[in-house]
Amino acid sequence: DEADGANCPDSLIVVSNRQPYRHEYDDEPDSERTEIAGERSADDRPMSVDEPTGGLTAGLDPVVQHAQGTWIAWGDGDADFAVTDDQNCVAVPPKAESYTLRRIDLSEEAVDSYYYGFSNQVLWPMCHGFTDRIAYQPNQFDWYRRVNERFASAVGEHARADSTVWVQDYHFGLAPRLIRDAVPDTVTVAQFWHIPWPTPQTFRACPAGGELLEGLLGNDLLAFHVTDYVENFLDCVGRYLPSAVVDRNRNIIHYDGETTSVVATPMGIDAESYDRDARSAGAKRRSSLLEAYDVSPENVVGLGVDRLDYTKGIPARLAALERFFETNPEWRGEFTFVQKATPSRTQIPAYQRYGDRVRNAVDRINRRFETDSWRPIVYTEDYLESTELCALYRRADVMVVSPLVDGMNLVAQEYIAASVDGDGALLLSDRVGANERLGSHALSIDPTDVDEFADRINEALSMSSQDRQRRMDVLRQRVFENDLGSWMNEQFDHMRRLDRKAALDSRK
Ligand code: GDG
Repeated sequence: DEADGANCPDSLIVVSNRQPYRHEYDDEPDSERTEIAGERSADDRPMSVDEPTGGLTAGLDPVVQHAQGTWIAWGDGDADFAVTDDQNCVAVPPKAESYTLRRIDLSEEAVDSYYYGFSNQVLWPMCHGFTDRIAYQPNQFDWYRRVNERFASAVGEHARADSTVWVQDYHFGLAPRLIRDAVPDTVTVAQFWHIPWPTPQTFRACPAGGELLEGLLGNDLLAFHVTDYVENFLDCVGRYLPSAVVDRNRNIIHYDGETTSVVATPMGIDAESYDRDARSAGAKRRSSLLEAYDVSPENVVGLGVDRLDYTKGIPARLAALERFFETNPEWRGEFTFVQKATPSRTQIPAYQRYGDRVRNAVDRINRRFETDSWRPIVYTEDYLESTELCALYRRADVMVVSPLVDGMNLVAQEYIAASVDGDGALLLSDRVGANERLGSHALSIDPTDVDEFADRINEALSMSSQDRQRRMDVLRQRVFENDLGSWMNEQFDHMRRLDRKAALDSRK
């Protein structure tokens, strides 16, 4: 396995909002995660441990195990602090303890302000260019700073002279500089920013923007998915931090005595595991999954898989489907579109309204075209196990990935890795990070151009099997060659190259 962290730093500290393991009392189980039963808390109430399923957390876990490192994250499970020591640490994984999970205990008010507030109602919309959706409250930024400080001081408690700290995502825009101040000079600090970085024009709308840039320049390494975001970041620093020196040739910034390297490293997925899960989904499994949604086995199937988020462009996609059925009546009764939507951040009113809007549009389009034996759109918010999701990917003839903006988009890659029969077609928005690597062999779309989008659906459905195979061969090659393991290796190579301890030692 490439993702075993063979080239990972000797002393690795990961910082992320989400934790890799969560302890829950059994009286309040969480159905969405795999559970290891049979644990007991100190007060002898039965507990379970939720394990990471998929994505970065699952990919990083074996690496931190290998490095016997430390992972610092928000302890959001109700039994989390019943199992930690007096430093809020617990050894994980539960049955094969190999690294330290340090949990940060956040009050409800802290979570409301730092997570639902500044992170998700300021930084998320701002970075995606939805400046009209920014809902800024100054006290929420104070909480954001306070939470970043708490994570940074926890890092300070765990860091050794040779540590490398790897910070994840936009929840920690201020932490890098605070970490820099809390650790020895020899510690390397790196961060991966999983969402886009906007243009200076958009960034102008960011409250506390200057402080944010200063915070991020506490990193030795700052990585984004694609070069556009790197360029935008350098532009923002050049424009809003006049005392910073930006070296555009080497993508390096000098600020306040520190040097930050800014790089583009597009994230990949654990392609092998999606391939494996898809292969294990036999024909029977695939058809019974669709049967459960009342889809006829003869139907041609389209698929969308997204979090219910306004960046994902689901209403525009539904509008394109409506136009498609309007202008291509021969496909009525023959083509069914399955939309799997995962509710998220539902405490935020904008997300509730977005969900309503999506559900209403689905109902309206279904009422318009449905017959006794066929529904054009099957909509579900069910959480699917990875094996079920892969069965669905494998069965889908056409996958539609049409966000209005998306840092990378892993779903497109997952579809490709799970297309083990090699004959699916991918419609891909030209506004997602994944477009850089996959756009040339997908059917590229402007997600807001309803007519063109509808034509593209028709084109995907009418494409010859050879054409689909030819495109999918190339797409699969790219996804397998640039998987999660190689992405992590790339990060670690950059970190090694920038290793502060080695640099300082060599100067002695
Ligand atoms: C952010 C950035 C960037 C969804 N429903 C189920 C399920 N999922 C999984 C998918 C996929 C993940 O959720 C969604 O990842 P995306 O990359 O598509 O989007 P975001 O959540 O917005 O992620 C994005 C990413 O970070 C990584 O840097 O690509 O641009 O916005 O893995 O499979 N998984 C299962 N059942 C479900 O029902 N098992």
